[in-house]
Amino acid sequence: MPEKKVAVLGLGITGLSCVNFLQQEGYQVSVFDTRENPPGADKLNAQVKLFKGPLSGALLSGFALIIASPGIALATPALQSAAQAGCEIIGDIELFARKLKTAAYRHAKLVTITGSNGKSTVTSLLGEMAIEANVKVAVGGNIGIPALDLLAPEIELYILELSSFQLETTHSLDADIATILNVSEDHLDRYASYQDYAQTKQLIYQQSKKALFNRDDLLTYPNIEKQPQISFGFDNRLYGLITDADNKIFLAKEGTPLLAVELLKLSGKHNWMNALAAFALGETVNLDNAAMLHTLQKYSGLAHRCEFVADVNGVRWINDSKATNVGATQAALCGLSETISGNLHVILGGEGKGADFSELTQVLAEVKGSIVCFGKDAEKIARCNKRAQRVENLDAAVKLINSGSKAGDLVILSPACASLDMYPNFMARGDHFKTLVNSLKMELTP
Ligand code: UMA
Ligand code: ADP
Repeated sequence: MPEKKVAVLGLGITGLSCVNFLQQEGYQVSVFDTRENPPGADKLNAQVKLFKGPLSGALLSGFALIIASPGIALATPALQSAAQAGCEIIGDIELFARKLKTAAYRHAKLVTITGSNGKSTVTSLLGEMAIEANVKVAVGGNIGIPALDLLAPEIELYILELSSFQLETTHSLDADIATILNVSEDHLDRYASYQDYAQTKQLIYQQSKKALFNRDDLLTYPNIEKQPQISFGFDNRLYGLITDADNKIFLAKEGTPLLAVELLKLSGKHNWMNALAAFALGETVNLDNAAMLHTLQKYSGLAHRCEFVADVNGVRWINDSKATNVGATQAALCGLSETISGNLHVILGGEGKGADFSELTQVLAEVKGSIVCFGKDAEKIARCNKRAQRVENLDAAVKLINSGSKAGDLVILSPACASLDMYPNFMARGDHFKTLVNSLKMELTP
């Protein structure tokens, strides 16, 4: 029998996971990457052919099956011509979905999570809940470990964070429950319109037995009739909030309290919604309630998401480098001023991905301290507030705010932008910020 041929596009962590998986499945793999030095090149074995440089439609059209990495837009001309030539173009999540239907894997449950913000928080929180409940769980997807690298016959529950890019090339998932946590503008450099981006998110419900949506966000409502649906939100219905006679707020289910929000380690009202979403997903796949509530009281969140860095002379510094879109920064800043005795200072900027920053105007109007912008789209953001100042880089931003802040103030890096104009990724940006803040602390040490 002739060997099955497949093209893998992109040699990031997704591409590499696909190469390994497809070789095990008996495919002859060719890899294409537009970069001269693709990151995973040294990890390929001799059986894999690597083509570097601009993608060629003619060359790709010779493959019946193409696996596209999420960083490569389907609108790329070479991919368009391959599609027109009849090639099947899918992504790593589709390969995962097909494998999960096979005998060794089909016993496992699957939860899929998308949204503009909160995906990683909900995904990792649910993963921790499953561990606490003694379930053999595997957590990955857009959050870091490529889905194919998670596959193991002993796994009882897969929890996948999925980006809109991944959903574009996925058709056969059969999740036990899927959620869209929220939808706000993002990735407008990849989509023709905001509507187009929002529609892509809906693909997650089409591949699930049940849908969990956000009652406060119309764009998350499933547009499939007859699909079992549950929801979370700020009101007191289904998974929601209730307030007792002493004005204490509780996470609740159908009006029955589950946990006082003051007992959550995660801070911010947006995290109340993340906690409810994780609980609702966990209940659907039968995780033990007590284990989930216990986890909610000890889970303190992931790095770079409203992460406390240091107290320098009474000024608290917060790293929210993962706020790579306007909605995340709005959520972080919302109500923050009310919780501090001094002023709030904010650092924003980077690669805006075509976003409309005017939505920041309202939340920035409530910032009484400095508003400092840096990076590629600094000028566009600065237009939202006439007190905004522009600086060259993060070093200068930290220096400027440090000289003008006093005890009781709070400083947050919440960029509303991707980092790629100045950093390899949001983690590098957040780590740089943490280094700068910690060096302020060192300067104080005699
Ligand atoms: N690239 C090229 N040429 C190529 C292939 C890729 O220039 O031929 C560039 C892409 O434009 C992109 C970068 O290389 O800027 C990485 O692309 P990739 O598809 O190879 O990415 P991976 O390393 O495989 O990582 C991907 C996700 N990255 C993207 O979707 C851009 C990771 O999400 C994810 O963790 C990983 O798969 C495992 O599933 C990151 C991300 O930024 C965290 N996601 C976006 C987001 O969350 O907003 C969607
Ligand atoms: P994602 O994986 O979708 O990017 P994360 O959990 O990593 O989500 O959080 C990304 C950013 O969004 C952080 O700045 C975080 O503070 C903010 N965020 C988290 N949850 C929400 C939410 N439910 N609504 C709005 N913003 C949120």
